[in-house]
Amino acid sequence: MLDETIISRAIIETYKEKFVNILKSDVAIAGGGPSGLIAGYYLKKKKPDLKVVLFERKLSIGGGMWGGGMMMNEIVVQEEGKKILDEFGVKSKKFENGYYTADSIETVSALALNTVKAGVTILNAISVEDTIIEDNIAKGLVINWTSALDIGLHVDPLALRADHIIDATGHPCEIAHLIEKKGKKLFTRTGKIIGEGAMYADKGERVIIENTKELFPNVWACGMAANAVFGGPRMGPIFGGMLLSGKIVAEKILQKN
Ligand code: 48F
Repeated sequence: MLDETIISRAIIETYKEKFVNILKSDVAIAGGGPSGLIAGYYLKKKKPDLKVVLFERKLSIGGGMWGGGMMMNEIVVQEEGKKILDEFGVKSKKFENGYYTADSIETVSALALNTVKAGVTILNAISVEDTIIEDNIAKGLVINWTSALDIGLHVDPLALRADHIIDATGHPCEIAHLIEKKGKKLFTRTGKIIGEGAMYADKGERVIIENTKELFPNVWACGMAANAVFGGPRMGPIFGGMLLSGKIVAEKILQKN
């Protein structure tokens, strides 16, 4: 005879353990799109003892990758991106001129599975709504249930500490905005978010590499957030830059650690 109360307690107690465990993390990632997932994966792969947590606002992780280009569920990468897809066991097809395509459903699924298996704790349906900043250094994140925020409930959030924070929130670069709103200066040429440029795929893919960097003490930009904060163009459904940016931010954090 199934006991509903045991089912409920199994969920509550296991979730509680997961949640309490990440209250002091080495790295906290905001956003579970391709760049955030890849960042978490490489952090754990290169240093398995790190405690890495990723918060995703929506129920599903994967961000803007599911829909490929205009909901045609294929993505495009070049050689460097293809190497990362190979590492994740994603099939890619040679198109022409050094372009490859991959099924976006297979790609998101593989990124998600490998990131979880690498040991990243992913907590979905939770939004990052603020940061902890002490003496001009970021020390953690302030989080709340997305559903509470969506219906405008006046509910105080919870907070966790982390040595490094990654803004992987995509085009809106929400963590950078939260910090800027507090009157803090960012590491850009103006001290403020520069904003992303019009589509220019070639340049977008090139500059995202250098834009993947620290934007405020202990806060790192990766993926589309990196180009949005530091003023790079958007690039549309070519995803190699997103994958590489996630890998690079992991390497840079590990170098600084
Ligand atoms: O937008 P998203 O996929 O960001 P990305 O990893 O990749 C960008 C590409 O998808 C595409 C592109 C390719 O050339 O330009 O746009 O940089 O994923 C960002 C994720 O962050 C979540 C959001 O729901 C999405 O899944 N997110 C955004 N703000 C928050 C958040 C927040 N405040 N708290 C938690 N999650």
